[in-house]
Amino acid sequence: MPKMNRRQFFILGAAGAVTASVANWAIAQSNKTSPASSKFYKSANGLLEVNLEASYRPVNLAGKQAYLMSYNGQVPAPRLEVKAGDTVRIHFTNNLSQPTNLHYHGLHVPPTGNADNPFFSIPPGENLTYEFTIPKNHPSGTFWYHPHHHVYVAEQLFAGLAGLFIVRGELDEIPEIQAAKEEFLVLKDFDLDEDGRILAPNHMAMMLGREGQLLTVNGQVNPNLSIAKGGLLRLRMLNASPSRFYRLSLENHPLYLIATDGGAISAPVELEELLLAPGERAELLVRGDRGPGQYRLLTLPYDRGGMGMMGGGMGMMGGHRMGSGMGMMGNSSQTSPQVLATLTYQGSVATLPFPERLIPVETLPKPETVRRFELSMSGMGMGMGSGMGMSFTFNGQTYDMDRIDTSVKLNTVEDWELINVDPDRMDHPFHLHINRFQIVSRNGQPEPYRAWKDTVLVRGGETVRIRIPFRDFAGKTVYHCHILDHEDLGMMGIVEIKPAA
Ligand SMILES: [Cu+2]
Repeated sequence: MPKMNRRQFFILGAAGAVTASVANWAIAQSNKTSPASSKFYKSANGLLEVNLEASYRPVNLAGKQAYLMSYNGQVPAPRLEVKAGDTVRIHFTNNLSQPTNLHYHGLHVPPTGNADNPFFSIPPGENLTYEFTIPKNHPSGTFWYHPHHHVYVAEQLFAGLAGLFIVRGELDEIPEIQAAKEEFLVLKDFDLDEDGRILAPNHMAMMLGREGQLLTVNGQVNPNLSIAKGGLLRLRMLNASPSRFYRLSLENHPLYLIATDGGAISAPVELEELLLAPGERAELLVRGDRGPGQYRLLTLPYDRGGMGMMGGGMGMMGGHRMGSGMGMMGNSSQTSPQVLATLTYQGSVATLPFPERLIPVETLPKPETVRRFELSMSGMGMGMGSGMGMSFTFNGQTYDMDRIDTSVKLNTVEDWELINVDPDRMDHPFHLHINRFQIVSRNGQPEPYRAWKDTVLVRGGETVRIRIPFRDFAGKTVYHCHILDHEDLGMMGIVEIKPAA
């Protein structure tokens, strides 16, 4: 059990200076600010030691005051940066009025003890020191941290609790990558009232997964990114929204994918657009080879399903707030491209070389075990007008903290077949803690290239096969839908990784 001491230490982080009174949230194209405004903490001499305090307080969001949940008063939370082999020690204080905990999304660290343990419940006013070591052979990549306390996850993430967790390493050392300008983009939507307070979602919004109409990048609306003519820009993107999908496209520029959730791929892949589901990350290179000017980074309309719920579900709306602009349409409200950020050409450099090769992605051995997981909304309550009995399931079951759903052997490779049988054809992004995996096929079609993932989109009606090596760490952890309202409504299971006898 964790040792929790009250008031062991003081938290240094202070709320940003917030003076503006909030008038209107339907704002404002502020192109003056740099997106790299958030603080970050870097390990030194093999140790990253930080204090993190979760609290509900006024913070500066997009130049205005908002009442959000934050770590150290920052939205997004401070970026943490380590190297493989480092020790991480986080003195965490919960100053929220509800229980919480921390999850290190994508890190390959123990699920037990004070590491990436999703079963902790840290009550209001309590402290917990997290401590773990990043394995020496841990891949470099773009990971993140956020709360993972069952039934509070969507609310707490939506309210602002999320930050990047970067592991530096071999990808950063490739000379062409090193020469690129690096930007971190945390994509997060908010749903706020005129006073900057978070609006509670109605029942339908929770069923679909809550979304907000205020789209921010690093807590800013439409920040400016710059690139030199001839230069390279490395965008490290995180979808930190609980439910919103981002279908990303940069005007007049192809995007070159260089890394996915779990680290680098073997060579850049040219894309016209990139779909980023909740929880997913991607690293992209942009070449500064166009004419001077401004180019918008857009998110294009995307239908993630679920509209069938509207039929029998109208009765659910009675007595519930319809949301500010999102309303009951939820995910499908966006019918035109929206601007996330603006890329501006500034200056010029001799044309930088483009990397041809990145980091080889290992070929996994054939699986010893193949399992099936059916992803669905449970039909209970549907068509009866109430909808209140609705839940989200794996293989027909909602989450039970006292039940082990899946038992696997340490140091084996398994294939999991994820079959989306949702009657409303809602998309469900599947996330597994502590072990990354590779996508083998979608609907029987092999993936075009190998990549490490920890979150994979399973569209309505789709079957996705993933291959997972369970390595290094025994213990219990979880897999779940990363539409976090679905997770809170039961779409989570426990996997126990057992050491060989
Ligand atoms: Cu889901």
